Amino acid sequence: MQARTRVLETLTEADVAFYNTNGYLVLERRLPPETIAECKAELARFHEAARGMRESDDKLDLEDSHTPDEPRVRRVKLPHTQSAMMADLMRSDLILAPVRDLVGPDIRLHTSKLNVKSARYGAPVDWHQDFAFYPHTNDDLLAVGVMLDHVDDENGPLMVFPGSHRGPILNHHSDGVFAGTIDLPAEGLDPAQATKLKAPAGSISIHHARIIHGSDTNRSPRDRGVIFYEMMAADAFPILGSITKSDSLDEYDTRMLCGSPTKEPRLAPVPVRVPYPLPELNRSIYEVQKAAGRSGFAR
Ligand SMILES: O=C(O)CCC(=O)C(=O)O
Repeated sequence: MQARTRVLETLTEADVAFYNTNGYLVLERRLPPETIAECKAELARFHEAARGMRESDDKLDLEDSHTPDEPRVRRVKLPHTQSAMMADLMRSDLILAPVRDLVGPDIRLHTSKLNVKSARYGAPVDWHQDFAFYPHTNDDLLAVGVMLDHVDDENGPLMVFPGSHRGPILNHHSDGVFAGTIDLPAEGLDPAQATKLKAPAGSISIHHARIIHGSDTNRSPRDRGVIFYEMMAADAFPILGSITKSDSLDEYDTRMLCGSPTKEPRLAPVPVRVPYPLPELNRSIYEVQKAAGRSGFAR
């Protein structure tokens, strides 16, 4: 991890130590209720936009059970490009200050998504490590989750294996093709050992790009929306096969969220696996994982 030489802005030393040991953090009630209400109003707009749609597009990923008359959105893609308020939130100190405390002052955006996980049918995300999808030259990459709803045992909380961010990048292939999922039993991992990240609406979770995580179907009568803003130290550069889309340094630098860009990638001794070959159907994590034909969660 990058050496930190600055005064903490918002986290405590105990928070940083906890994150370094466990690979995740939950910061309760960090966002004002009005901000969460604004996010939910935006989400209602996305649900309405899905009415009449026949298939997923580059803005909305639809549940398998979606119909044009009964719209069911699984994921809002890149919400910071579709909602000005979600872009402003991403650039606010509410999100960036804890990230700076963990990875330093120079931060680039990797991607963003809003996993809707609606009441009664919201789809699972199989066990995986984000770094398997986007290997970089160092591992100062993380995801900040903004909880739009109260997250409890029942509505599909994000589950993590504490400390697994210090272990290897596990096999995410199936039949020789990148499948974006880990076969937990084959790796000797018991899902009962995973920790559920539960907290009231307006709380923030942070998880390290190497931590093993996943979440079950939301079978409860309560929604579980989470916006994930995925970010990295400015000196983390993608390695062959990373889903990071960047065709020039200029474009890469447009992703700066704070601090200064660099032309000098920092090389750290981190485990890496290249996510090649890609499956034919490569439109979303849900489809890639489904193609594997195995799932850690009942569908
Ligand atoms: O929404 C979730 O619970 C899982 C998020 C995640 O790991 C992903 O979308 O890659």
